[in-house]
Amino acid sequence: MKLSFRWYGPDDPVSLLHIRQVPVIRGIVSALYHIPVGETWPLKGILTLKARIEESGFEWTAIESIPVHEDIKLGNTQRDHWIDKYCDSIRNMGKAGIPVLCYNFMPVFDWTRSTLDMKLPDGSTCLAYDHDTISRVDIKKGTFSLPGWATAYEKDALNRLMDAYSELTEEDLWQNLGYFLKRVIPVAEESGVRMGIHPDDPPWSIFGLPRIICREADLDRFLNIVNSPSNSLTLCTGSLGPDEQNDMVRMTDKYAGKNRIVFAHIRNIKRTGPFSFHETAHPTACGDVNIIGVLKMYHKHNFTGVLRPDHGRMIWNETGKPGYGLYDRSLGAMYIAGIWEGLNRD
Ligand code: DNO
Repeated sequence: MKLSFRWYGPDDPVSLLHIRQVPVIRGIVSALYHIPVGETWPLKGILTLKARIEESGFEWTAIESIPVHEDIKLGNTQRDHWIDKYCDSIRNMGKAGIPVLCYNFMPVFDWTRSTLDMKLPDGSTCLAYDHDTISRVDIKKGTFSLPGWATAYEKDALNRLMDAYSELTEEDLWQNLGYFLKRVIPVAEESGVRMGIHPDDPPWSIFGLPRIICREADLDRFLNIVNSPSNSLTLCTGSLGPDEQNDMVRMTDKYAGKNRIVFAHIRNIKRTGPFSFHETAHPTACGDVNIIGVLKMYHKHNFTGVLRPDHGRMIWNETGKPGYGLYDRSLGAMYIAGIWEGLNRD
């Protein structure tokens, strides 16, 4: 297991030097945030960031993410143009020796929350999702963005996109995902890259948009589209966990056993209603996901992929990117490392 930490590049308020002081972190998960969605990632830019990460004593273990252009998800006539560019990005990351690529296939919105600073009883704050609040949001009214996303949308662009998606069914989205995979996975294989799709967060439809990577049956269907180690999963406990049908321990056992997880995101959540939850500190006792059980399954299958603590709370008055402060993710990393060490010794 390569314990890694997400770093948002040179503009991240959390520096590589800070991360260096968290014991046990070996890898950095990062991206070229300045490249517009869809454009090819140049080899030179990848190598420059890689050198910087390595000078700080880390390995660049995974790219999270190369965003997929909406034309690809929509299956528009322009899609081949964008898929060609996506393939070039994969080739370039392969040349640079970065082995894991995380991406998602969520229409328009990546992870979505109703609150970025819900106060917990101990005074820390966390990200939360309340379905009623989200259902009342009229997204066509204004500019929409969340920190940590690749994209921010101006009103008109967002309206055009929402109109385009109003015609698209879940089945259409599956077909478009299949088309994409059949073109990119052979390139990933040749390039020595393993791609891991990130599940939809939250794992249900929002704003009437189709979402298809939400449950175990979806993951099975996805993996069968192209049966290759390069077509694998980023298994995110905090994204799938809000749906209580998703038994994260069993799913980790199943997919790690088949060697179809390349990237593990460890995050805990507490369900507050059928479609509502808030995030918590990482330990099992703090939320509804059995994190120790999940880690045991990775250990059982000798998981050698990349694993990182995902979203933390904001504690000790830290300010910064919601979910991506230094302090609580460091506590999470130490919790994970402690469990792993214990499992190694057993
Ligand atoms: C949230 C992240 C996601 C993830 C993308 C992958 O914090 O887990 O934004 O990076 O969905 O493409």
